[in-house]
Amino acid sequence: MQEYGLYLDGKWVTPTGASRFQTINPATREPVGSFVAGTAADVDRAVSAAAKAFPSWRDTPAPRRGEVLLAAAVEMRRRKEELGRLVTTEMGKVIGEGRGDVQESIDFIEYMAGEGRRLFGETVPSELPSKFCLTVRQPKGVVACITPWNFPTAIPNWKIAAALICGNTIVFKPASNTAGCGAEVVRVYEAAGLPPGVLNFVTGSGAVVGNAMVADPRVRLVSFTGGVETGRDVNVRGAQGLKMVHLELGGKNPLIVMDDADLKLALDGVLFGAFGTAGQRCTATSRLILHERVFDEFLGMLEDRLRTFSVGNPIDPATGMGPVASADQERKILEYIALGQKDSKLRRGGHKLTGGAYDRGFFLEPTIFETQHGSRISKEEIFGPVLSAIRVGSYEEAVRVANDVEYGLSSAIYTRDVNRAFRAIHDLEAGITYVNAPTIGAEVQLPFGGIKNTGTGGREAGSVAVEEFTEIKSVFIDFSSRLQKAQIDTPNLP
Ligand code: UN1
Repeated sequence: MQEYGLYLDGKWVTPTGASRFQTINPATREPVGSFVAGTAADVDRAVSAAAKAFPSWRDTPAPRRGEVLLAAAVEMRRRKEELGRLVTTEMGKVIGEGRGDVQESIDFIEYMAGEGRRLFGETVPSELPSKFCLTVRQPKGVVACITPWNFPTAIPNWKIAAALICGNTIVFKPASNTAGCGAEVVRVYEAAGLPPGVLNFVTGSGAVVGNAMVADPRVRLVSFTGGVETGRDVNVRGAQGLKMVHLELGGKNPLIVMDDADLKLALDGVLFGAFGTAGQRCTATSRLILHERVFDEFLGMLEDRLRTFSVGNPIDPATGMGPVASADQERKILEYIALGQKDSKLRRGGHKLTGGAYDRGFFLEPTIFETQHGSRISKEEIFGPVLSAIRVGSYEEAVRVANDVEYGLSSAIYTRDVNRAFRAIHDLEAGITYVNAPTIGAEVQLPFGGIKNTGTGGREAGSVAVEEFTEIKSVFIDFSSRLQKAQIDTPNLP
């Protein structure tokens, strides 16, 4: 088992007397890595190192910062297989998706490296003669990145690569159950030649490490992806320090299948959207909104396909779905399944898998409920392989149901009617809409984020990723050699 320290000011260190925690493989419960349970004092050292490194990283030309990012992308690509296996081993997603997690990291780091030669501002006309107006982007300073376990390399990289290209320095805290993936992301940047102090890494609990990061007055921005309750708490704590808080939280993503849809295509989409990553994506398809004319036929097709869908060790390329990520996850999902059994019809699954190798891990059956819109399973984020199927009588009803939840991250519609597809793009309340594709699988060159309780309105990824990590400065250059007064020296036009 690999032992990791904290990464502070360019060095891996283990503070004296530190207590440690372990990560485990959720398929086997075997230990994966051992980590320092960080303290507030460790966070203080990390923030101090980041604050000290800031001026010189800020003053490194952005294209040079981009070169470090490109080197990180090359390193990540070189280690893709090894890191993909680590993602699968520590988090439990199937190996194809483990590699995909790393690929998403590579894609985004490369994309952000190019941003080093853009970071566009604006030039804007002045109301006065001989005066030039423009905007420039400047880094915010020390930023805190707090990341979840479900994309244990990709989401850290969405934050780290964007923060770095903009010239910020970072304190990074990964989810505790995927701390090894977080540590290896840091080693990638270390190998790429990132100067000491620019990226610091502190493992430990949200209550101790996370809260100390949010409380530190030198941290200007907190970028957090995770659950809605923790997000609310981070936002409230950040508000005390008048900090900028970027949140990417939950989803209860609808996939609508209309009566004119290509049902075979929709079937593949639902299987991937609902049971890919064992349903543990914020973008997972958790509500299947089916037109009544295809309801029975489509659910029948889905049940048939699930009969041959394999749940097992995610490192085996033949496995369709791995375990859920932790004992906590398993408990929470089983609670929702019990809740669903009270008011909804269980169509398939609903149990923990037991016997043989299953006994060692957190394996659940892919589960489908037939439910009514309004039941708790139809409205609350479960974050597991549990799909709620809801019958609707029209497009209008489908949209009403789709929109009537607290979240608004991803959404999808399957239809062959082009007019209806465009109407859905307009009507669905979500940050992302797919037409004839499932709710998961966003590409990094487009903005990612949601509306309503999914977050505070910002977006990650895409060219707008730099918005989160920069301040805009407005610049006025007066070359008239006299005092010109805006709003006062305005000629009175007839
Ligand atoms: C998440 O679940 O938090 O769009 C991120 C997707 C992935 C990212 C998901 N590219 O499903």
